[in-house]
Amino acid sequence: MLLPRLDIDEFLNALTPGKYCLITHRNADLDALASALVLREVIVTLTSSNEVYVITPDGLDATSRSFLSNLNILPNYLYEDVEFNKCCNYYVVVDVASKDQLGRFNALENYILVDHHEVNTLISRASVKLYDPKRKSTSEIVAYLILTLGMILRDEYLTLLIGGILHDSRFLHLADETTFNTLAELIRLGGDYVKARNLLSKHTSMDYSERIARLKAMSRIGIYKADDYVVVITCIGAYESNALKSLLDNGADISIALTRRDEGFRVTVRVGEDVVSRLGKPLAGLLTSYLADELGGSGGGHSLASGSYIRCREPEKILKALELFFKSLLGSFKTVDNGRWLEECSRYG
Ligand SMILES: [Mn+2]
Repeated sequence: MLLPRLDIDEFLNALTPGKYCLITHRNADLDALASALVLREVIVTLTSSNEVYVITPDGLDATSRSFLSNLNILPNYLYEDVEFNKCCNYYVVVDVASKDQLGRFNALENYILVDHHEVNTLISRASVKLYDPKRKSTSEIVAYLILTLGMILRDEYLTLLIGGILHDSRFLHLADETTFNTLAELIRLGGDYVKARNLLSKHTSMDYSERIARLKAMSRIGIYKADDYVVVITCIGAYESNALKSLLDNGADISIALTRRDEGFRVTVRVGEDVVSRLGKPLAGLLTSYLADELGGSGGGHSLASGSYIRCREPEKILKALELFFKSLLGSFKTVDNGRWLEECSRYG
């Protein structure tokens, strides 16, 4: 069983009539969007509330925007956090690992949490949770819920969940038996796998700004060695996750991007799969939550991918904290080539 029956019962008991706000992580990816939209259907059905809103801090990412526009779903209850001005009785936090990802809702208390991130700092304050860190996507958790309840959904919502699962499992690269079973059920009920796959892969060609961001990321990297792992650090303004992925493809074991934001840095981390299996630890999530604890801010995430917001304007301090983290975890941290990232990140505008 994927979720304890007790947690599902608690979740169902918590669903009393009222206004609901479902909040995803910043820049909602397809897993977050699919989970929230389907969960909204569940809540509308079970509570008969007609005011159930989905709020995406900083809006949708490019993939989820294009995916949604190709489905026959017209969400007139979908808001960016800045344009939402109503109040809700109940808050549901969907696919979020830390409070900084909640935008202006970062001080929420007493929320329902539906999530799968291995390192999640929102659990302790959740009143009710549907949480399974073994799941590759929150969409799998939401799918399990509707399958358990025997709920009938329109095919578009099933296709959306398939998209969420494909997205977060990296096109099934991370899938396990439960993922495949869940997908098979969604397809059997009417979800369109081929459509979900095509809509997702449609969005793979790189636009000009992404190409420049990736190349800049490469031109600025600092190269370090922790034990025999290659750690690279760069400083960029956008497309962190894609740039970090290309750094892993080019030989890094652990890649880290700093992005200036407000009074600090957004820190994004990607770790190679073999590194995580050798260490047996959720490295990316540990790293961002360590930085947040040491320097102020908040962070969490998965073993392979994580993000955080660090309230510190000096990249040297972040480098120092990274050095301490790797020394305590792996025994050593040496500079191979500092590159230009420190210089780039010091130019605080
Ligand atoms: Mn997710």
